Amino acid sequence: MIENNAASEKKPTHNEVIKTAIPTLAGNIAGTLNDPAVDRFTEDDQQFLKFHGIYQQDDRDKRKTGKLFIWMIRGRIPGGVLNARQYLVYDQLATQFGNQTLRITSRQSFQFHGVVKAGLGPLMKQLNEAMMDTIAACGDVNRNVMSPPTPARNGLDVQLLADATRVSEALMPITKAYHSIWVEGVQLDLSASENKEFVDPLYGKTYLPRKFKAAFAATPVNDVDIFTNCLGYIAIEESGKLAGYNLTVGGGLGRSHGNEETYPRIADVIGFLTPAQLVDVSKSVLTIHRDFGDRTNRKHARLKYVLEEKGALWFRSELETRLGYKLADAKPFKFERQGDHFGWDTATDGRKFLGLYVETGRIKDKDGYQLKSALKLIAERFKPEFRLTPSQNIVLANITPADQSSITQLLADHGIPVENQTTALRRASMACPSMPTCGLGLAESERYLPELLSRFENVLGELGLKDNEIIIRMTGCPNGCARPYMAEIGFVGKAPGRYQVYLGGNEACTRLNRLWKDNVKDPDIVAELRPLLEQYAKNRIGSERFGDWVSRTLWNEQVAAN
Ligand code: SRM
Ligand code: SF4
Repeated sequence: MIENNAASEKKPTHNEVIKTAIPTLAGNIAGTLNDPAVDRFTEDDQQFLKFHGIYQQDDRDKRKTGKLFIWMIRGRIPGGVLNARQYLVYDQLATQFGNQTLRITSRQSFQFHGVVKAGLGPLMKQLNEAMMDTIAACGDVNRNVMSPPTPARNGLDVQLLADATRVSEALMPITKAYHSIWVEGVQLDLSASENKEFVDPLYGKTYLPRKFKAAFAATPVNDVDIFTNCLGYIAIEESGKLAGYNLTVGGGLGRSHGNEETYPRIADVIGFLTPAQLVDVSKSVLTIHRDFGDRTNRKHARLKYVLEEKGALWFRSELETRLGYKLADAKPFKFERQGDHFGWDTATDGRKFLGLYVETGRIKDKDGYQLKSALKLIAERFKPEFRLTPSQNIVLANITPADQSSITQLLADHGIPVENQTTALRRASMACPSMPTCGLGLAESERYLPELLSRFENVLGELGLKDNEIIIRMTGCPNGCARPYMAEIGFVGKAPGRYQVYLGGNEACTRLNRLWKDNVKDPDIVAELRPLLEQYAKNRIGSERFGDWVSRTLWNEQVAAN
């Protein structure tokens, strides 16, 4: 029996089988899309849909009366940057076809939620006609490439965005079916030999064993959580100019409850490269994942496991063999903090930018707080650049100084302050969507975190810690979409109303936290943590952060400076 299991574990996963059979990724998507009598896509087509940036979901609040299928669509927005025209397209499509909200993701993209089947085709067509797309936003390919969203004093953000866009383009799969399904509405002829034999020049016939993620960061702000990416580039400046990048490889956070073989991992720093080497290096790292990732077990298929099992030295040597040249050694760097800039500031070119807090990344209108309407009016009247942040907030950039006060007034008229936008705790928090859209959610997240933070704020106020920032992140399951394993306090859904509690991340999000309690019930969470917070308030050294205090006293770790 054991032998049989071992043998079956060696078989390629079902995803590998279907990719091999239909390498254009067309499935029968167009057929189902054009058939109003069918309310869902087949299991296999759901896998192909991911490569097109689309997830089939059902409204979990309505399951008692049967499954109501809805679709989530994720944009490809390198560095999270959109011009005002593009923003207005997203706004209009969310209003017309989605659930009236736009969800900023933890990788600087937008998601539409709650799209019904009849709206799926028109939404995709209109997005593409507006010269935007969703290619490779999901699936076994390179995902949205991240880049620092806040305008930097020396214009470094512009260079990094250009390089992130270059890498994003270089790692795009051809996905031959995308255009024919979503723009032409036509099913590819799967029996035609050019479709049967299609081979993507970079990815090959079966793409990657699993998703692949890339990001660019600039010290001292680790706003993209660089060490959680499969591929990372840390900008190195010399004499005030971009000299190149330190390469990081093999980060990732996803794990499964009860499966010790899955774990979060921080990336290794591999070496240094010049901007001219970026595309070569990116393609080579990706093809190492393509060739060495585990295609027999999707839980073990991320690049991080290749790094963990074969080691960083092996990786560097394999990479240099593929490149045909040696990388220089990594240069010194130091991250000091994570997170976003809030409020008005001035960029190097004299133009203004405004960092806006968006609760759990959800752009919507609610009583007394009309964020969606305000952003639409700002886009129409002032045409700023929209930059989505990896902490699910937004930066409005490239604003002429003359427009600053009008924008402040417009926001105030919609109930949105530009100063003191929210509390220190909320500014540093993140939650994944989970219920009611995510099929993998085990507990509430986005809908629950704001209320939990209010309870924390009460306790922190009583302990004299009111303005203390503690990075708190929550996810509805262990997959780690809001990167809870890097937080000072991470909540990970275990079952309805129950969470694992992880403690001990640092301000720069360069250190993994550790499991503190495995199964804490929702009403008890703050009470369970209160004794720790009391000790922290009493015994911390100077301005020591909660995560560092936990790490030093609870985990007996030597807290290194970032
Ligand atoms: Fe994620 C799956 C949402 C960032 C690790 N993620 C999902 C799905 C698509 C659920 C599914 O497979 O059915 C979620 C859709 C929920 C919904 O209703 O919208 C989902 N992930 C998100 C977003 C929207 C969370 C957010 O709060 O913003 C983020 C979209 C980013 C984007 O624009 O591309 C998002 N996901 C992440 C991150 C963070 C990151 O990339 O920086 C992680 C951890 C880092 C990593 O990849 O290791 C992450 N998501 C996962 C995993 C675990 C993968 C693994 O290695 O095991 C899954 C499950 C899977 O792929 O099977 C997953
Ligand atoms: Fe869904 Fe889990 Fe990701 Fe939250 S962490 S969005 S529950 S997959």
